[in-house]
Amino acid sequence: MKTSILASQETGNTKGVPGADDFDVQRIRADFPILQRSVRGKPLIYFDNAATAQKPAVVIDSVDTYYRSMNANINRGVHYLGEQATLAYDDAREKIREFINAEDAREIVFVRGTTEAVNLIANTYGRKNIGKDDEIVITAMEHHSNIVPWQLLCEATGAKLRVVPITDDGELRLDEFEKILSERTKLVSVVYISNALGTVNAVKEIIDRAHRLGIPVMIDGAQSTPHCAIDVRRLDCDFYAFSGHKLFGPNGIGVLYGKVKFLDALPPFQGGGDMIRSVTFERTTYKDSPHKFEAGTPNISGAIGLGAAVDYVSCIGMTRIAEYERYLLKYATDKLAEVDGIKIIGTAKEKAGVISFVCDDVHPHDIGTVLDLDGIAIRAGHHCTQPLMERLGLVATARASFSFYNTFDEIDYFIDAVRRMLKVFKR
Ligand code: C6P
Repeated sequence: MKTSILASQETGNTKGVPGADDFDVQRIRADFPILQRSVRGKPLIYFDNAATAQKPAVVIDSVDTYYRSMNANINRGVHYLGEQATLAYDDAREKIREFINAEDAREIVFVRGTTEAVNLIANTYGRKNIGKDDEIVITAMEHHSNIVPWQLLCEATGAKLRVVPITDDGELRLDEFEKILSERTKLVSVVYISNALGTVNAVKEIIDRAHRLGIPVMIDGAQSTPHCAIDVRRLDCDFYAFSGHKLFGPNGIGVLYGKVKFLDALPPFQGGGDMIRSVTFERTTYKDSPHKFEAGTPNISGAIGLGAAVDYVSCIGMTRIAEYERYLLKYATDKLAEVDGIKIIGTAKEKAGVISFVCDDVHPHDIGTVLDLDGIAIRAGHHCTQPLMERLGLVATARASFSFYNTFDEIDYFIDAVRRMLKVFKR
């Protein structure tokens, strides 16, 4: 017989959503120490997962264990601790390779996060291959991290940024994408899941269309990696970036995936220790990828923690996580849509994890502040997508973003809190 704490709770908190009770959310919540705490005298309801996700104890413990029992620099010492730390770091790389189904661990470069990964490609691939009047194609729903590095590149090289427009619902205009591509296009860089709208872009189709013209594609996977199974070989993307902290791992660690054929041909990003084969004052030669791109002492504990995070979510299963989150999102969307005075921003057919909303008479920051008094953490602002906000005629939205440890009860509580908030502002 299937046991489900969710289904068996007196509150009946699967809310009759078929299939949702397959997911043992209470057992999962017990893995996250912070979810047990209260804030402002209320149980914490953490709906700011797109900004950063909470960490399960296994991740916290793995970092703790590294510092308590094997702290040493990697790829340098001949001593025991150095060997242990190097093995653990390499092991983390292998776990991540498997997690995103990359072919080779040489394709996994540890970076600080998505932002650094995009900057790395702009400064290496971009500087090498993109020149005056060449074009880089992005979309109107990009995070600043996938806009500004390309603008800097354009300023330095005379290249041009082309932007694929979106519909009012927040869907990409694929017809326009097709028209924008030309022999001048040297790279397409597209967000998989929008952090501000939750739109899931048809990245496989985008990649295939660009590849037909021989154009490489980079995917910003900051929001997709925590919410769906990623298979870089199936996607056939050329570069893929994500941040560890959004994937239940530590801060300051992230991953750039790149096909070996591209990474091998790129110059280094930064110079320093551990990325060289030999150095003289006349000439330096470099190691192969990924070491060529990991100058200096890396974030060893971060990589180990991210490896533990990947193990953790893999045990649950990314497909199951995606399915449960789909139920949560639908439930929350339907409930919020019933609240008078609230407008949901971003109504694409394919969405994940995020509901952005506005209320005519209440600034999103006030919504966030009032909900915080109820122990509910959401984000309010432009979500580092100012051009998108401008396109939608907004300056900001309130954003609730979900993860697999959130519950239907929390959503009910959130909806009640939104209604109370509207009363406070006398709507
Ligand atoms: N979005 C949010 O609240 P970093 O900061 O490098 O880990 O991730 C940057 C980034 C890049 N792309 C997308 C789609 C993102 O969502 C983010 C981070 C957070 O939405 C912080 S602004």
